[in-house]
Amino acid sequence: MTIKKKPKVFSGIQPSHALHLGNYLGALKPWVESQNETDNVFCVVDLHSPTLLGDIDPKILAENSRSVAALYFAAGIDPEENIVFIQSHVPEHTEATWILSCATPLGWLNRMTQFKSKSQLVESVGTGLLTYPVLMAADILLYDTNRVPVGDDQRQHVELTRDIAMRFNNLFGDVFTIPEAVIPKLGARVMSFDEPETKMSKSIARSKAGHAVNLLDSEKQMKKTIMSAVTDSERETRFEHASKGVYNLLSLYQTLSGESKESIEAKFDGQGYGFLKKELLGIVIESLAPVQKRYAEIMDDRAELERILANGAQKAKERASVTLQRMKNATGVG
Ligand code: ATP
Ligand code: LTN
Repeated sequence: MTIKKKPKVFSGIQPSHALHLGNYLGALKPWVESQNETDNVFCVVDLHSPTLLGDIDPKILAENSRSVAALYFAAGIDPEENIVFIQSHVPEHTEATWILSCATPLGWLNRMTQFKSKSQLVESVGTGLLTYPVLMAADILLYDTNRVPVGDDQRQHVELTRDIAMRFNNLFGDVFTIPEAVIPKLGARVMSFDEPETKMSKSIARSKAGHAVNLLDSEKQMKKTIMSAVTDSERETRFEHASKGVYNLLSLYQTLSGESKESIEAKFDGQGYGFLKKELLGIVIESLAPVQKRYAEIMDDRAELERILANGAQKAKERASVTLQRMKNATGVG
């Protein structure tokens, strides 16, 4: 009997700031839901965090990395069945990035839309902001990844990873598995509450109250954010005709409740937006309360968390070092 191997999954979240509802619905929740069907590596990508020069307080980055790892487990990632680690604990990632960057045309990086938008946020643009997608490609390719579950904003970076892998394979032989992005049907692009034309984003949420619901917000904070979400002066609660702000609220309700569009439209038909916001708030609180409870328990046992992360880093290194050696053999480095 042949045993079919599970597809290999890699994904990660930056520990830059507090995680928000978009990170939860676009990434964490889909990871949890499919974890049993796949062979998973989930990384806290701390080397990605300093890419906006001066954006991260060095005193809190290490603590944030532990907090994000704890949130992975609190959301339901099983520490026994999955590899979870902090990116900087496995130096193979940076070594592989160098080799890959030498095979990546500059024009490909200049085209990345996230680079274009993020470089507007800072006065001085660091080289790391430009080469960041190569580090992401290294993350993915080191683990012979088949699937990369991410939110919609990361689609272009996964496409670039595929292009880099194919170019490298053409130049140096069959070194890499070609991965593909897996984007959830619902929740892949959660918009912000205060500016529904803009994606909910960690770097904006940090300095703007009312932008995002963070996973560790108090009920009071969640209430404030959701009840003051931007809507319009109509009473339109049909998905097809709703304004951007109302569409976002309806979509969030749909993603969290699992109810069909039809039953949601029937429920909110003829009601004011206050009712929609209240119902959404209820379901957000109900969904996040158990995550917050488990998070507190996990953060209470720091020794155990450190043990799990050290074990994760060791397992990750075992896999990553094999691929890095393959890269070195193919390119004659070493
Ligand atoms: P920043 O805006 O500072 O870049 P971020 O909020 O986009 O941060 P990341 O760490 O870059 O957060 O993303 C982690 C994961 O969450 C990725 O898979 C990303 O696609 C997903 N994600 C981020 N924002 C959203 C969103 N608004 N809706 C759905 N998924 C999202
Ligand atoms: N670039 C991603 C985070 C990230 C990632 C990865 C996601 C870094 N490495 C590898 C998936 C796979 C972001 O900013 N959201």
